[in-house]
Amino acid sequence: MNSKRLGSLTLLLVILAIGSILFAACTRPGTATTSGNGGNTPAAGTGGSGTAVHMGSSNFLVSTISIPKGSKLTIIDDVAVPHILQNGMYDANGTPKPSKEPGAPTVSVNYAGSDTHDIGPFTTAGTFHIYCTIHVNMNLTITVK
Ligand SMILES: [Cu+2]
Repeated sequence: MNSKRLGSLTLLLVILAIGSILFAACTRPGTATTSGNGGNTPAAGTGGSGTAVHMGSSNFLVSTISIPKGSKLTIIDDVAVPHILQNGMYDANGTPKPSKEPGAPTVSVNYAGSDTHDIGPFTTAGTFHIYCTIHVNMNLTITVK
């Protein structure tokens, strides 16, 4: 009698557990897409020339951006801090690795602080890296499709 009741209680708990796992699994892909490229809101008021990435005092506010082939990328310095952007990236140890991927436009832009520049156009599909020579680990990955 008692063990039967315990058994049905256990069954109920198992059903509830599976239910919440399924629920979590269903909601996860949705949140992943919104926090992915959905977070890269195009800049308002920059002339509508395409996609924009903002910079803080020592970082890009997003680490990856996807842009259409043939377009430029607008990079906006939100703060009064200089940045120097070039082709390349910091590796996992924070060591700068200057390099220009085949098909990448040459990027060499000095930001004085609180200014905006376009880089590109990116005429070749692929994955390209730019980094700030001043701030360690300030990397941006640009995917061109
Ligand atoms: Cu910088």
